[in-house]
Amino acid sequence: MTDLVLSLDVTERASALRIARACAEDVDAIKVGYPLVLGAGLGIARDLADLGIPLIADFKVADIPNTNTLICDQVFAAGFSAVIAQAFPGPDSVVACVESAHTHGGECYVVAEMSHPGALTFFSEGVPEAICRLVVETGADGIIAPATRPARIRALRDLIGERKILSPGVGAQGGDPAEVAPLVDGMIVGRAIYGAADPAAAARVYAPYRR
Ligand code: BMP
Repeated sequence: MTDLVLSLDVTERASALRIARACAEDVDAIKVGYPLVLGAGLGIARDLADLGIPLIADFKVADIPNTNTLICDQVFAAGFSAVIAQAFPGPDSVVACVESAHTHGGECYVVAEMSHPGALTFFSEGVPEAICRLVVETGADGIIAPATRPARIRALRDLIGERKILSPGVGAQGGDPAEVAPLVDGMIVGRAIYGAADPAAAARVYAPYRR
């Protein structure tokens, strides 16, 4: 039904590689963000990419277009196959990320609505909808939408057509995989897998929901 994306938010290279190797057969992609890159260095991306698992760069890129291009070009040169961007800097900034991604044969996802409780302060109704329209206009490949609010995923799905939805919030944040998996293209799970005593076994809990 959906891809399983491991959010590898550990901060040490050795743990990251141990968990990624253990889970390689049981996940479809790995999401890497600031915790791991700041802890282990950008070279971790090449090490993980060499395992043959697609890598998503969760840097929530949010700058002027020129800086976004510089950031995204480095992301794809490092071995990532997708990047996550913020929409609030505006369409030209998102276009810069999309163009870099597509130039490198990669994908660009845009945060439409976040999964934590405080997200509703600024991602109030209407804003995520406007972001979805921007995603369609800019040719981005999909959105990030909250597994903690399945009704919102359904509402945003109607606005993005065939584009993909990656959804964080299953597991530690309380999102229910049985409810979310049929609605999304990728379920993002972090602590419930990498924090488990046996990460591979924890990843296999999600096997019934994978396509
Ligand atoms: P966890 O399953 O441990 O809650 O991890 C979720 C991951 O997804 C974290 O890397 C977090 O930064 C990210 N994320 C999120 O939880 N909600 C969002 O709205 C957007 C995210 O990128």
